[in-house]
Amino acid sequence: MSEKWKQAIVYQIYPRSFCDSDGDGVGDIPGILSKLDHLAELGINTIWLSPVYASPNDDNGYDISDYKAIHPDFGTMEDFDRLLAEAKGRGIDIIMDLVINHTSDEHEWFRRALAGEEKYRSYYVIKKGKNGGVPNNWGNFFADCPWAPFGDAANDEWYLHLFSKKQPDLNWENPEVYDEIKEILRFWLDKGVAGFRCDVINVIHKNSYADGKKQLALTGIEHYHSTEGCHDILRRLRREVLDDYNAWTVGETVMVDLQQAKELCSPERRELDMVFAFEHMECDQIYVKWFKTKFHPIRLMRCLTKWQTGLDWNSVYFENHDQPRSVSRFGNDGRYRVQSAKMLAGLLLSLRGTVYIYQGQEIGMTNGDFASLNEIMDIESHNVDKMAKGLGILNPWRWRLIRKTSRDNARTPMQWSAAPGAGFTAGKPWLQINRNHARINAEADRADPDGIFAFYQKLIALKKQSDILQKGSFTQLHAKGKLYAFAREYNGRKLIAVCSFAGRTLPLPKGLCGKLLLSSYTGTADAAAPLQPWEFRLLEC
Ligand code: ISL
Repeated sequence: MSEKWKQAIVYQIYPRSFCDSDGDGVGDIPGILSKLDHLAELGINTIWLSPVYASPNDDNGYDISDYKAIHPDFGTMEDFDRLLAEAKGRGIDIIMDLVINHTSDEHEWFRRALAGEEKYRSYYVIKKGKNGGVPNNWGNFFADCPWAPFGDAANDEWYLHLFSKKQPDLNWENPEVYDEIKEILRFWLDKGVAGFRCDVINVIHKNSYADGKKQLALTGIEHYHSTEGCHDILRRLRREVLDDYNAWTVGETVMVDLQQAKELCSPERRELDMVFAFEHMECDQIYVKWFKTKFHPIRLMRCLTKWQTGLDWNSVYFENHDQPRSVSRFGNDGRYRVQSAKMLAGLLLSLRGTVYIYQGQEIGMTNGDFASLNEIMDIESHNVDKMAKGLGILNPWRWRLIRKTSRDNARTPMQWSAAPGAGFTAGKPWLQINRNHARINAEADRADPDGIFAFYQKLIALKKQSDILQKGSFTQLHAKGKLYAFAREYNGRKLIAVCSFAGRTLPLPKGLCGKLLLSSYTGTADAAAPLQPWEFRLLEC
């Protein structure tokens, strides 16, 4: 197994919320530098750095105004270079977030387009209105209309923005756009980054701008989802840029199904190395992600098994900056917070694929404790509120829906200590720190040899040295009610992972036997003993 991305244990940093070194309330690169030892001790070997580029921050950096500059809030390019070097010194690679479906409307290209430069107009998707309205009936990812007036409204010209108004979509039909992006990739690769996490990469290329088939959300998606043009761009970027650096990519591929995922990461087609699929993140929703339903572990198990057996290599993750916290969602963030966070860690690290851990997950951080929409900054949540209001949904219901699904749930500042400011900042944090930081914080958890961090450490160390966990096959053994078990096998050796989603003891089903290799409860001595609430057990056969 030579592909280095298969051995990557990735830790995602959302820089605004990680560690603030200068007291302005926003995390920064010197802050990250000060926490590199935390990451090295955890055992990860790769950082995925969410955007640190220049940006007006309409979507917290996913609206880039200069791809080759560091946002002053985060520090300087020298700080970034130091981060790269110091991380390398600890055996940690960095992959960057590549956001190329859109730029910021404050990017020089868009400004010059607005100023009337033909060259730059053709970098974006600008269309005439139709029948006194916008150019087509498409939907938008942030519950908005995807068209905004381009310049003077009297001209009846509109630009496409699948995300916020301040994120105009690039026109990937234009070869000059491709060349510009190629240069941007080279700029970061020349510095020594190991690869890229490619934002919404399967929607960048649009086939047509005709009306779409009407649906509840994202009408028009058939015109831009996984198009042949997108596949072609990915193949060219691989051949013409990434190969020169032996760089790897993970694509954030929204609404991808198994077949599409197989195509996107087929070793023969050479497009992406792996994808982030979302089906398991949708197992507690009704149709769109803003409508959550009760979580049934069986749905998660079915989804995991489907992708583990259907795709050779998965990106395994339970959290990122767009999703609620896993312990609040799939675990129990009350009485069994520690136990369920440890079980989810065991499950995550026993699956086949590259593991992604989101900041704070390693100490079992929970959803934000916001009291009202006023405390939420996420643009998506505010748009959803407007949309729901338009549908006549009353405020208490709107708030219930947003509170559960808001992306800010995962974006509250990292809880380093019980101090005021949580050891995250000496100033006023950009987003309210969860009040539970007095109890839930890295300092306290790390002091506990039985804590969540310590369990992640054990699992990561095991994953790194176990051929079975790294290369082994996956077979589901049990998925019923609240119990999930599967085998990993390699060269005739076998491990069995057993995961309880129950808040009570459960008998261990017959057939799940072996020598006890690891349990999330230190007290467990007998491999065949009933499972403790939310226990994770790894057996060796
Ligand atoms: O949950 C989702 C799909 O099930 C969506 O949140 C989806 O992941 C998202 O809309 C796409 O996210 C990415 O691109 C956005 C940015 O706001 C997100 O933070 C980023 O992860 C636009 O760049």
